[in-house]
Amino acid sequence: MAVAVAVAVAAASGATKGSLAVLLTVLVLGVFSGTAGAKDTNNLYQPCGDTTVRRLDGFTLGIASAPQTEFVFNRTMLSPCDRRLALSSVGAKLAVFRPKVDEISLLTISNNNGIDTVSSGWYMVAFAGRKYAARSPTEFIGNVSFVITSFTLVLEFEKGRLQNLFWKRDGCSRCSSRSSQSRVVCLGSLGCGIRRSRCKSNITSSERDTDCTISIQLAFSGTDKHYTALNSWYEVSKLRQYSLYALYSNLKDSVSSQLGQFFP
Ligand SMILES: *[C@@H]1O[C@H](CO)[C@@H](O)[C@H](O)[C@H]1NC(C)=O
Ligand SMILES: *[C@@H]1O[C@H](CO)[C@@H](O)[C@H](O)[C@H]1NC(C)=O
Ligand SMILES: CC(=O)N[C@H]1CO[C@H](CO)[C@@H](O)[C@@H]1O
Repeated sequence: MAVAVAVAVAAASGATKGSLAVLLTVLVLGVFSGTAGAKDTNNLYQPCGDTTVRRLDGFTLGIASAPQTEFVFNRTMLSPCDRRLALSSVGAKLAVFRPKVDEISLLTISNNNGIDTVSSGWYMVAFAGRKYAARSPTEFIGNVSFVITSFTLVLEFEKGRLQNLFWKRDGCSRCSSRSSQSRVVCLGSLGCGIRRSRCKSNITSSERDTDCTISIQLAFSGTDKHYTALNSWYEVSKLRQYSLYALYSNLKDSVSSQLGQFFP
């Protein structure tokens, strides 16, 4: 298997008062060779708009995180692009990524400060589109006690338009639940949780030995606008038995830039 680092884009923070704090770090690992140089024909660079894409175009998606109830308005779950959700006023965090369609990519969110202060837990929702708004279900990230750090998100396209986003869980195959003192604990169907007390932070302490960066592995399914099949989800499900995260772990890199205001 040819492994090439395709892109490392990233990081914007500290958006203006009243807007969502924009946090973003992207690491994209092209697991297939021969994808470099493909032209990006998608001119939409923000998540709250509509577009259709072809294979290997860039595609902009957002991931918002907040307490679960903040994604609901009048008992209806809305897209984070919908201004009826007062996400910015509750300190929600937004990350924006631009992976290539049908390339297996790993997104990382390194700053998860703040999510440890809410006992009921923080959740994330992946989304894109406005008139054709698609959003994932809410997914638990963590609470005062635990943080979950690895996720798989599948983007399903039909004729190049995003139809559906869903989280794929693979339970506790990566962690052992044998010792309750262990830094990684099986949280049942939620997967492996890392004890917050063991997360590395800006404190030098030998007790805090674990990198609690959140990693989201992306995969694509369905068809692009030329009816070409998107296969990376199939590839990810085959590769899962190997630790892709181990491959990524030495590739941390980030660049800072300021992103515009996505929420009018
Ligand atoms: C809330 O939903 C109910 C029933 O769907 C509807 O009648 C009502 O107008 C909605 N309220 C607002 C503020 O949108
Ligand atoms: C945090 O979440 C885990 C998993 O859902 C749960 O077992 C635990 O009780 C929660 N802790 C608190 C303090 O709510
Ligand atoms: C020990 C350590 O990592 N200190 C860092 C804490 O964060 C500030 C601001 O990001 C850095 O400047 C320090 O080096």
